[in-house]
Amino acid sequence: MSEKIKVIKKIFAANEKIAEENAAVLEENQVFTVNIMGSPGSGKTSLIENTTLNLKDKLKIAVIEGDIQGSLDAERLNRLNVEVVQINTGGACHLNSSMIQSALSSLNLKTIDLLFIENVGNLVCPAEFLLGERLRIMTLSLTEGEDKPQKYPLMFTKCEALVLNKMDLAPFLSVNPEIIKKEAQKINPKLEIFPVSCTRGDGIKEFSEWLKKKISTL
Ligand SMILES: Nc1nc2c(ncn2[C@@H]2O[C@H](COP(=O)(O)OP(=O)(O)OP(=O)(O)O)[C@@H](O)[C@H]2O)c(=O)[nH]1
Ligand SMILES: [Mg+2]
Repeated sequence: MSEKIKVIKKIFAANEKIAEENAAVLEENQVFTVNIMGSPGSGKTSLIENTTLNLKDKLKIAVIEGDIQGSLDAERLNRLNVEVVQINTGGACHLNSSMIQSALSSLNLKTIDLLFIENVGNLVCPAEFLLGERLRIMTLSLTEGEDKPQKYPLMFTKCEALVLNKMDLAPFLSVNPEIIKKEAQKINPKLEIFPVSCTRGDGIKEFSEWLKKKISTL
């Protein structure tokens, strides 16, 4: 048992070392990097699409797209004329810092202001693996239910902002967004919460403005 714990600690330590190297490279090149995490289908790609449309006149944006397999999301983002690098984890349920290190080598970092990393759809393991990012943001859609903060607290603890998506569906669901907000802030009192609807565009302006302010601190 103690051997197993030692191995897990080593994996995290090795990941953190490379994450620090990534962070140094990104800072040197003045690239603000945002790790977007959340369940499958919670709206990660939709949030990146909407925010990119809002900010791409002001900032040069690129995306590292993490998926178990395929390139469907990368194709969606390519349509917005942003540079996209696809990572296929081949089964792994999260991105790690060495995957990001190799993706960074194929981007022209000097020309990028804002780099989104779309993590693999999962509310658990991505929270445990630092990538070298400046900001961690999670998407949660209303359809996932009120109990998610209590059931998956680590993700809520590790993120700076929660984008509560699919607000347009509120009238059709027996889910109270106020309960999600309250429970999430109980776990992480500093968590910024943005209720949005990616399909309608509601709340995207507020989120983009907040992100732009964060980037200006780089
Ligand atoms: N009604 C509604 N549907 C939405 C909204 N945002 C996204 N969707 C839909 O939800 C589905 C999943 O959205 P994506 O943006 O692909 O979600 P994702 O988190 O990137 O999914 P994975 O990459 O597969 O983990 C799509 O069919 C979207 O059209 C929203 O605000 N309201
Ligand atoms: Mg996606």
